[in-house]
Amino acid sequence: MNRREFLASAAFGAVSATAVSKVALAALPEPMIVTSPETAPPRVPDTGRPYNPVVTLNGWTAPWRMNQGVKEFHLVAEPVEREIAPGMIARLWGYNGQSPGPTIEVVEGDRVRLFVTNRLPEPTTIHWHGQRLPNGMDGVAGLNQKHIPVGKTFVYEFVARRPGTFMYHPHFDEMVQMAMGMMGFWVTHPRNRHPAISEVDRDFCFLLNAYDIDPGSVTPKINEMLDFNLWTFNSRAFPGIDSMNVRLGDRVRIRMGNLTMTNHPIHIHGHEFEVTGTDGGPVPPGARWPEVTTDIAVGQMRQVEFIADSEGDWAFHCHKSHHAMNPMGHDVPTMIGVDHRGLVGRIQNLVPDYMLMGERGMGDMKDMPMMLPEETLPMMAGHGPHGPIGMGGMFTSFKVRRDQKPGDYSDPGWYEQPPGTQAYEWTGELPEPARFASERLNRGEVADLNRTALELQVRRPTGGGHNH
Ligand SMILES: [Cu+2]
Repeated sequence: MNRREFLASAAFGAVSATAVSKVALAALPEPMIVTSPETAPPRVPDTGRPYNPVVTLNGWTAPWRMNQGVKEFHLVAEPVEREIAPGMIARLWGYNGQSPGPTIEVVEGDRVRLFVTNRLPEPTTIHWHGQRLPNGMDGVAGLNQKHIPVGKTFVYEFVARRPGTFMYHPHFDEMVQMAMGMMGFWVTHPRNRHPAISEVDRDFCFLLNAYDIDPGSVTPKINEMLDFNLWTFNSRAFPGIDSMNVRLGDRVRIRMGNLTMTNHPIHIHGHEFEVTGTDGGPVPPGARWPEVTTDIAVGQMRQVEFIADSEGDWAFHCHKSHHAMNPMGHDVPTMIGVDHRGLVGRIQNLVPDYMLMGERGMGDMKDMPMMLPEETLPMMAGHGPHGPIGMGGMFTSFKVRRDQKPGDYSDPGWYEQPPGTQAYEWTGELPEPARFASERLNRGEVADLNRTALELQVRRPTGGGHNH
């Protein structure tokens, strides 16, 4: 029975059925609340046009209700508890139980209705970053709509007009609300085959975010503008970020959006990628070039693609070295080369907890048993098959395996390198380092370049004097 036949039959007496369905459809779709920070498997659509779903790193995709051809979602803005990494829970604001909120996945041309319930202690709105939509649906409080008061539900409705990679976040008191973790990902899949959008075997997405949470506390300092201490992928810091696990030969897409206050040069090891799309749309194939790092500016989105053709556990991280670290003091003086022998014991007589840092670099910090306040992550953490990894923050690994099954996103464990393919210690004779003769001259090791035994062509000045 199509809709017209249904309405016709309703007119002939099936009034009660119509009334019941109207009541059911008038009710809000039940919001799905998730409290786990685990990476959910891809959500294969059970209604609407089919598509190849994304996997949200340490996140999940929101279910929808199909209501007379409209996809209905229900987002609940609310305080949440987010495990940033094992050992640290933060009190953030987010959507439907987590920060970031669920990923919204729809298909180009879908009509989408989003119910947004405000359970925060202050008003909010949602801006649908990158979307083409009616002006009144763009979510900027005051400019496009009234703010959503505490306890109220607003409805946004528009057609997802262009395929691509988008995000959503508040546009009311956004300095506070984004510093508290309110954001989410949005993917609009193409309706048909698209000349600039490849079909991929694995499609990952996550947001780049940052928090300033004092050691021992659980709430971000919302007035911080630059000096953040937690650099996260989807509100998770290494070693809390799941690895991205793929099968050898897979075409992989990774979509990222930056909602921090600084840029992040995101870097992959062992492969080259191309930027195939931004929040402005797909990049035409002829305009792409190979990279191993792409800088993602504040408010930008980038999608990168490549063939995972090299087996192993490959690092994937922000190339700003301070962003691949967990909380540390940036005002600690540099101690490299300072001789502290005998000093620590004497200081510890006065200050029992005194700890020496950084005399030979800070690599030792990775296994230093420090007294950390509760809810604080060590600066560097994570253990690999070959020892401590010594990283934190925006760092994870990209695992390529020959025997990873299609559609299997589970962690295959550590890569076993073929014998003879790992860096190893040299135990043979070491030759004397050869130095340029001029360097030896400067060190006073030789008096005259012409008499050194080094094979070095020195052009003698033909004339007198050294005026050149
Ligand atoms: Cu960074």
